[in-house]
Amino acid sequence: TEHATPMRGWGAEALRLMLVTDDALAGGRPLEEIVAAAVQGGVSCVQLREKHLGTRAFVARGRALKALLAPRRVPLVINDRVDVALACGADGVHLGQSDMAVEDARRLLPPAVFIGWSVETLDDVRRAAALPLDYLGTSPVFATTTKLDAAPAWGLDGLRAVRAATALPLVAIGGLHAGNAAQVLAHGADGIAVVSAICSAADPEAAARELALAVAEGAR
Ligand code: TZP
Ligand code: MG
Repeated sequence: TEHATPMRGWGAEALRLMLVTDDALAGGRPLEEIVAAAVQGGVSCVQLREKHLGTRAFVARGRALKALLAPRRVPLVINDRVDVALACGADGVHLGQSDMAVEDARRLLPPAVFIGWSVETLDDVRRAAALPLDYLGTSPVFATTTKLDAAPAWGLDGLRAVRAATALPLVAIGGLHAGNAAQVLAHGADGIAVVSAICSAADPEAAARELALAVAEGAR
């Protein structure tokens, strides 16, 4: 396996503030609008997460987001689906413990496409060392109502233990907002991923700007 990481050229800074989309929280607003506003506010990466969309619509939405993000030099990550990522020319794929095996995804994807993996236990983190991965997501760090089947929360001590067990870039997810972002970075995360803090916000641009500021403060 190649070791072209960190993030295959994007750099771990691209993980500073990841927007993970959730159409259900958009309240009827077009997702593209929320993503554009969030990018304007300073998100460094966008993960398209579609649990209910059919394949064709998923690809179409990925393609639309890619066209929006590429000129702004913001990487697009596709959740769960390697085929969708390939079809829409995404920059990365995010896989969970029950998705396609990381080795298989690596075999299918071009070398430029990075792979992230959700870790829910320290065993997952140890196994990650032998896999062709570009970053890890600690899922979830705090309790969240956005993902109903989330594993038990890592907590800040758990996050610190993950940091100690891997050299891979680490993005924290679950219950994160501007008020706890700095704390999470202080416990070893390279960045944060948020759903509701942006998708549920009345003003997604302002929300992203506040988060980007909190993350920048925490990274100093
Ligand atoms: N994976 C782990 S927690 C989570 C996902 C997709 C949802 C996080 O949502 P929120 O609203 O940022 O807590
Ligand atoms: Mg998944």
